[in-house]
Amino acid sequence: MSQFKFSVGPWNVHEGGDAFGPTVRDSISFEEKIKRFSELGFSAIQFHDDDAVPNMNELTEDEIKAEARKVKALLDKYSLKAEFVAPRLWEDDHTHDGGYTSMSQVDRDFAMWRSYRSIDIAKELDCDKIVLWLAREGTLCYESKDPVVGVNHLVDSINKMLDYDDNIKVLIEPKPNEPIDRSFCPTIGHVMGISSRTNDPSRVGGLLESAHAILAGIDPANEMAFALSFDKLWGVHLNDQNGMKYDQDKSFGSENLRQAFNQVRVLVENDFGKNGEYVGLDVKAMRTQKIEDCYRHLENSMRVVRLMEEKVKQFDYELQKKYIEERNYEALEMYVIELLLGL
Ligand code: XUL
Ligand code: MN
Repeated sequence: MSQFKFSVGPWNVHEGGDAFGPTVRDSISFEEKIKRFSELGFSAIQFHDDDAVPNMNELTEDEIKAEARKVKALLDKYSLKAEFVAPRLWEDDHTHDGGYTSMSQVDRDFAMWRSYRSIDIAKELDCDKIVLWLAREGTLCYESKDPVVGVNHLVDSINKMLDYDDNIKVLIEPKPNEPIDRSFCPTIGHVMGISSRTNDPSRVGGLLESAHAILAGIDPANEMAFALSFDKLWGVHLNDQNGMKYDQDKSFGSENLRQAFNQVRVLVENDFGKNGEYVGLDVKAMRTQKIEDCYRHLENSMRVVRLMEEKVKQFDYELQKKYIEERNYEALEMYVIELLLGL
């Protein structure tokens, strides 16, 4: 049994297309996916705004809310909650050069329209979290944006979201690159900095994705710890990543078991979830995976979290203390390796 509640986004089960090849698996309907998610033991669904309300640009504000209410009924049918809504600006024709940090007022206005609608959708889905993955908020060409102005625009945009609704919380999901070359908000430290600049820092926190930290060359468990120390780790996207290359969204623990162990350990030790937070997954099945078994990466990731929770329970804190006092970190390291190998 896990002490955590798990969440997943519908994009975690996808058709397998990548930057160099077309899709390889048939689409699965939203309802079929969430039915299966519920059977697999997930408690909540993560949404992009247009996962909940497709073609929302063509709809009025009232129509968007009405569509969102239909999604809420589906969630209720399978006893699922909504964890967050994230405006999907990076696929839109209006925001080729980013939204909040675009140098074009028209683009920034569109980004705000989608953000307000995301808040409307979140309210209909009975959730209070907006996630900003700042996909194109940075530069492809360094000289194309003023980075100081860009960050100021980002702070202004978040302030407008906070003003729009008194209960909504904004979680920034940092990522150093891809699709952008240089992000204006690459790490959780930047997220904490931006939070402190807003009109209500108590409502601006972070969502840490393992792979994004690894892409920045830093340790995901330490990134989680940093946000935890500010009481601002309000979400995680557990997954794995083989080094600093394209974003892989591999199954949690599939590359680095020790790093997976320490991520689960920092979450357990700090009682993550005590305020209702979910352990979120953001994993993609390999393109080679056949449709018959295209949920396996989710099952595997949850299993690794649970197995690591067991390892945390077995972790000998007295022995850790002794080795720290002796400054015998070679012994401590070997102890962890043997623990993970089951020796
Ligand atoms: C992209 C990524 C996104 C966000 C949600 O790297 O992680 O899927 O988690 O928009
Ligand atoms: Mn993510």
